[in-house]
Amino acid sequence: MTRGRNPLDILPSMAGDLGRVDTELAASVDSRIPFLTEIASHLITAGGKRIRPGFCIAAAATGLATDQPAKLDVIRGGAAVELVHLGSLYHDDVMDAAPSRHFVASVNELWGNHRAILAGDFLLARSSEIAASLGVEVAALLGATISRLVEGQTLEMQHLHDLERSEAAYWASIDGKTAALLATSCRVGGIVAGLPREHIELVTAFGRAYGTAFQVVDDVLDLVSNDSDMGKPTGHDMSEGVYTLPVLRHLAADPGGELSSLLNASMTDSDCARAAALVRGSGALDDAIGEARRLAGEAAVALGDLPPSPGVTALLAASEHLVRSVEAAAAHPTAAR
Ligand code: GRG
Repeated sequence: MTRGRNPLDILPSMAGDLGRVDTELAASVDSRIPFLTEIASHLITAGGKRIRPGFCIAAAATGLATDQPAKLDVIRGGAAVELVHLGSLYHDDVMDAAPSRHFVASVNELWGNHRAILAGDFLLARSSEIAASLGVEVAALLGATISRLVEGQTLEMQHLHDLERSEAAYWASIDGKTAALLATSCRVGGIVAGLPREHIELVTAFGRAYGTAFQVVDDVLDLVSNDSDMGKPTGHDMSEGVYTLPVLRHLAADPGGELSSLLNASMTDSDCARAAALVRGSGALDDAIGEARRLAGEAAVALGDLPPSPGVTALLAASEHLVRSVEAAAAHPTAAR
């Protein structure tokens, strides 16, 4: 099993704990139908950074004065949130007709849309079983979070190819499709670790602010990276009709300008590259990075009153790393020109 670099790897126990999450994930997709196990395992073994289990584990660790392996319930909570993430990726790849994910062929590409949808459903079902074993509060929280993902994605779909998409609509969509699950990942960690209520609220607020920043960063990377960094061509979101924060900021600053004439339902890769170059050449990209920096700061403030611990240190380091990584990527874009 390979996984991408997790920004919480600075916690000494993290690599071992994420290995335990991977063992739970592999066990969770065991089915009496071997073919279902195979397709449900596809993205589990393909990689992924395991950010959401990492946050569950680190949030739980904010209640511990010393670094130590996570309790089994924390590991199982981490597996439950990762299964929701993976289920959403299976469905997302069907909706986008994506040929690949994590640099391997997508489930829909290999086995078709119908089986990809069923396997995604199976991952969500197995997440629910684990969540129920962790108690009513975690089960209800996971159910509500799945609803938030669906709401966020629905909001995004309502504004596809919409040059008038408002920033409010953008923020509402990313709150549902991305921030909600990162907030929940931290909250599950806090709940199963038995942290005091006010402490649980603080790690949840951290996860929500970090998760919002995470999506803004993802949206910036789409405009500065190339196919070999991201597994999709520069400006792919625009070709899908998803106009993200930097694009909306550019449109607001230059209404009716060249960018608005390039954005349409049949953009070529070179249109996308030109559109991305326009956004990079304006202040809109730096503006969006500024929003990510502000949100990462907000995340750090949420943890400000907690006693020092390896968990707090790791979460703070993750939000600093997020901002540094996008600043570095924007300073040296690999994007097609
Ligand atoms: C059925 C739960 C469910 C949802 C249906 C399709 C959909 C509604 C929602 C899509 C949500 C989505 C794909 C949001 C994007 C979140 C995001 C930034 C994903 C990338 O996260 P990383 O970088 O992924 O952590 P890895 O590949 O490292 O696991």
